[in-house]
Amino acid sequence: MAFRGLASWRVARRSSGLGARWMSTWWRSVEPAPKDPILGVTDAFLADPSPNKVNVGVGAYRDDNGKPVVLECVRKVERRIAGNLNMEYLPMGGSVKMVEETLKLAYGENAEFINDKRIAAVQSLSGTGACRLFADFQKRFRPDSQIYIPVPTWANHHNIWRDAEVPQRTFHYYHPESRGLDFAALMDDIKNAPNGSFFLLHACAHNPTGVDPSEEQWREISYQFKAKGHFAFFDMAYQGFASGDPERDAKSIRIFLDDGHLIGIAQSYAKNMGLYGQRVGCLSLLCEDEKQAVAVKSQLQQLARPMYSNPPVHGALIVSTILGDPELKKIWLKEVKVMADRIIGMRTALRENIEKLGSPLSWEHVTNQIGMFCYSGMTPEQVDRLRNEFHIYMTRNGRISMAGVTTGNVSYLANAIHEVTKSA
Ligand code: KET
Repeated sequence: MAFRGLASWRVARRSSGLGARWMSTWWRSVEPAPKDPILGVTDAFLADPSPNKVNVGVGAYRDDNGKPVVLECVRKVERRIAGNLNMEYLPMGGSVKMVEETLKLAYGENAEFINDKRIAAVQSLSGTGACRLFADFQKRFRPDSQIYIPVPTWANHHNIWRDAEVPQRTFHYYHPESRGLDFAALMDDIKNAPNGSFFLLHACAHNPTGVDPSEEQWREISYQFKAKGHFAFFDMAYQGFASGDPERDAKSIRIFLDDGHLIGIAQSYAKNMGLYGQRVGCLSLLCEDEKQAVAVKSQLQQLARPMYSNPPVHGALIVSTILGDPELKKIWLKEVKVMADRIIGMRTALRENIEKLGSPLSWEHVTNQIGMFCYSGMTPEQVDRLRNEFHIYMTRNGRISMAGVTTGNVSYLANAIHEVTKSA
């Protein structure tokens, strides 16, 4: 018999002494991966036993008691669907209803593109999954292309396009001296990129800087994209967090649509519906016609199938139920506004508290910036001091997640920031 029993194989292996050595070499060359610059902060925070510790690292909303929030509209849906949800697979492209509602948020309630079936869209594993699926799609169908990424950007963008093996270029975005947009350099980079380049844009509430182009500047960007034939891929992880109104926060996208661009969008419900761990999002690509959209969607599904087969069902049902019910949607919109307003209030409080201490520096940018983050301008060394001396945790680029600031910790935070920056 060709097949040797397991027992005799074990004996042979033991007696030769070869197997054990051979087996143990499998992962010998594996070194520990570097800590993630954002999620690694959460790990360090959790490991700190100090009762005074403050986490302003990851961009996750907290209420004024520092507690994670489940929105009331989500609670209501969960009560409604409890026990009624079957656990069947979703289709490869995810929940059709969820995707339909999600497109309305980005493209507009009555967008002609939706009615004309020109959008290829699939449910994604939240915003990260949408970006990754697009990066893989880009690599497969435009294998010689590159992606232009703003400086700075969400750290994970670099990982995503790196793992998809799409070469990365950068374009100017933030101007450290003015703590605003480096619009002239940005426009130059758009002009100087080869025609038909791919650009990653943050649709609103830019992470980490909290600096967005004005409406007028978006129009100029769109115009220049048109002239150069560039492709705009919008990462929209914070729709609703910039202005408190998801409709207003879609302005950049609407400007591009009005100008006739064929764009791509990554959407996420992590932040604006508080569905972080549910991993609900959507990747969409606006196509020339329905036939093209059908083809593109089928290819997106084919990319998804060997990776995760089909996306999770629970969060998608929460989203489609909320957005499909006018009453629930109204509650959601109110709750988004409450979250955005609390953050705006904390910006004012943080700035006032630091200024009250007599800081020699300007902290105007704390209230000028928008969205979930304050790009404080603190150096990595100052951030290290905050962690080591005050148990305050943030990313080393000086980004403060304003969502973690509360009336209870704002003066402690302000004091500590003043301590580490006053002699700078
Ligand atoms: N895009 C941007 C710009 C972004 O800031 C995040 C998350 C995502 C996409 C992905 O979110 P998802 O949960 O996949 O829908 N940013 C926060 C959390 C993280 O790093 O994962 C953060 O910057 O803290």
